[in-house]
Amino acid sequence: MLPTRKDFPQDFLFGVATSAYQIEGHSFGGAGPTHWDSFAATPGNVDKADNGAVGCDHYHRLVEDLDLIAGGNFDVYRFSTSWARVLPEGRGAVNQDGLDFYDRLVDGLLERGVKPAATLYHWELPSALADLGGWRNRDIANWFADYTRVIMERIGDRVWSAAPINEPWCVSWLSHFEGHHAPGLRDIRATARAMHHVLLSHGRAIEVMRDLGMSNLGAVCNFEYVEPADNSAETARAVATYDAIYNRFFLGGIFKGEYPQEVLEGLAPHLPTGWQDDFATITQPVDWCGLNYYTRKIIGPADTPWPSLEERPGPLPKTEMGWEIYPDGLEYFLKRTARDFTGDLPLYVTENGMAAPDRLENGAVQDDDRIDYINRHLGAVQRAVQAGVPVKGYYSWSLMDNFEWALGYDKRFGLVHVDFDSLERTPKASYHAFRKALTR
Ligand code: IFM
Repeated sequence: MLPTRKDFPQDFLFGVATSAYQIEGHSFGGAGPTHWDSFAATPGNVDKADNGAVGCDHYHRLVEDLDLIAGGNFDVYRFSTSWARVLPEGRGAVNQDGLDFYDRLVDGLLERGVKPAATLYHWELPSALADLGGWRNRDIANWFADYTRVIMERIGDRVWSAAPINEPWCVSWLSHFEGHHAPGLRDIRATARAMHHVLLSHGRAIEVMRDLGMSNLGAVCNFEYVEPADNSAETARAVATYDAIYNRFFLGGIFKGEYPQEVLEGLAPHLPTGWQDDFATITQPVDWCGLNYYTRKIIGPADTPWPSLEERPGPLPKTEMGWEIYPDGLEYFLKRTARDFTGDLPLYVTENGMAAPDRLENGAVQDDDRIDYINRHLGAVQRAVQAGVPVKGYYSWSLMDNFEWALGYDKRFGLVHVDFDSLERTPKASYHAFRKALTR
């Protein structure tokens, strides 16, 4: 059982989320190559060397998938547009087929009474731009602005909301410092530049969308609760550094026009010259803030160069990703974001969900663990709402099982099961639980 609509404020919205490369099938419809294709083609980067070439074949099964969204009684669908599907070389020639696809997607949602919530970048950078340095190159802010104009000139009149970049931490830190995602770098200078250019690109995209007359524009960041491994001063320092990199850097840039001191300690020498002058663009006013939240980390100090910290194993029950289940962290971030960064601005939980060892048996998937996870996180949202935080919606990640990046297709986050041989969709118990809870 999940709480129902009447357990939330009347204007509270429920949605499901996906992203382009994870579901569409990037080999279809004239999309250009991306850095995720080459990253996945490099041995050792992705489990089983899987990639997004076929995904869930959403490109061809759009109608069926839109019916699933509407059939689940969801109010809003958060999807991303693929830069390389719209502009196969990242700049220049437009792929009309790509624009037509997103046009059909938006119209199909509206016909079904579902609000379209667009994200412009969910990680598949066109290879031609990766060749030019990708997020390390300051010019990316203008390339991104141009792409924003091309796609939003086509669908911007009908999307309900739009956000430039999904999870700036993943785009920059995870991909340029930890090397776990494309382009797979482990380089502090590349990281500093990517972190700053992601925010500059965010600001440029907001400017372009305002110029097009669009409204309801937001920013989507991801958060991890940080628990100290012990009570020592070294641990407190490590925790503050982790929290600053992960949870405060991007909000700080967008909402305050400043970066946390703990991050500047390590990254200042590597940031591009004149980075402070970019805050006028980065702080373009937005209309809402989205929080993606899944887990917490236990952090302690490490005898390594900055940031001099390491993750320790935690005692709580874990999802298939090995992530501890910690709903209190969501309540904490909703409250803290409003208190320290966004004030009265509407907040949305733009992603939350779990990978589970789902099994399709007799045509059904009984994913009670996922229902429990969602239930507990919706409880955290309710507590934040009761405390006066302006939380306006919750999106479940994800509509359906999909390409979980470096972990391939085995980590299933969906409310709908996908058989990756036949591509058949089967709504899980969690989907049916939402359908009942959201009946109008
Ligand atoms: O699948 C990802 C998604 O692309 C971004 N947020 C986290 C999800 C689960 O790892």
